[in-house]
Amino acid sequence: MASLVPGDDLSSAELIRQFQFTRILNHDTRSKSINILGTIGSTPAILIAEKTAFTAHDEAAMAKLPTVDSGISSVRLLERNDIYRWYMATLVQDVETSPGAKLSLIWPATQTHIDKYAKQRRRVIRETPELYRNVLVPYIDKMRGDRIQWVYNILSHKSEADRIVYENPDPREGFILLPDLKWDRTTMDSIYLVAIVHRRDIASIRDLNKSQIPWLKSIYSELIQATTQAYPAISATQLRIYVHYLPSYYHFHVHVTNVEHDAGEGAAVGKAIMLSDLIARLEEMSDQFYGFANSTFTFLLGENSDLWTNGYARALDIV
Ligand code: G7M
Repeated sequence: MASLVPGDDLSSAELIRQFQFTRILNHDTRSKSINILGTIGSTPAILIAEKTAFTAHDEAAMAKLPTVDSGISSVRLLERNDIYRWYMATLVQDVETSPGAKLSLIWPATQTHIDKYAKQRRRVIRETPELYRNVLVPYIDKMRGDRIQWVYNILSHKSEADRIVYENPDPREGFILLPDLKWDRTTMDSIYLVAIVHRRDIASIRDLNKSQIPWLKSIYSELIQATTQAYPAISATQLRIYVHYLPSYYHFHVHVTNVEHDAGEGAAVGKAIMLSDLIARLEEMSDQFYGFANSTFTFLLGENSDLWTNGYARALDIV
């Protein structure tokens, strides 16, 4: 096989075929997903495979499910007891209409990606303004640039442009709303969108202050309007609109999901903060120059991360 280097013009499907297994990084029986480390060419790659949900909103498709020829291709009885029977089955799958799995590929994967997708223990960090300045600020400086190239590609319409759900093009106030890569773009119950702001001066919620309240409020209402217009099956009170702290990428963005979707750790305490709560917290600050750089936030952090080992663990003198 010819050696591959990132940037070679290979079709995306061909990249999946070239993936060579190294080891399992993590797996989760609840989300039925697995993170696999491997190589493509000789460069590290991560493949994330997740079994798809049933497209319950598509009744016609679901009506075919219990039929042996078009829904279930084979079936084997595991056990029966009185009126109860349980089976293993294989379902008819088709990559266009009923794919069995959603795959995400990260290539070339950096050590930061490998740490992020590997199984790890977590720590609870209570980040004071001082810890923020001493540990996170220097780290953010390293994490901008190349690592958020995907964000700049979206903002310049170089990537995913045909997927944009809504755009407010104003360079100062605007943002792009589009499907998050985690969403399969078909299961309405798991709608997962991400809104990425055009301005580049806000790395995280720490850069928000009272002067941005009107802007944040307009983002909030535009997000509700755009999402409910694009997906009429969902209403304003069925949207979970939140921000991550810590985020994985230091360019301000907002998550918009269907409340029915179990987004796991991404929507859990210690990571997700409702945008409306952030706005209220800013409103409650008395000093008009005040902002989140002066607040304390508590979040979870994986022990694998450089931010833990060389950052908070050192600063807090934890070995
Ligand atoms: O944890 P954080 O708030 O930084 O979340 C970033 C979000 O961006 C996650 O929900 C990712 O699934 C999503 N995301 C990451 N990448 C690399 C992409 C991408 O290339 N395209 C899209 N549409 N979403 C992404």
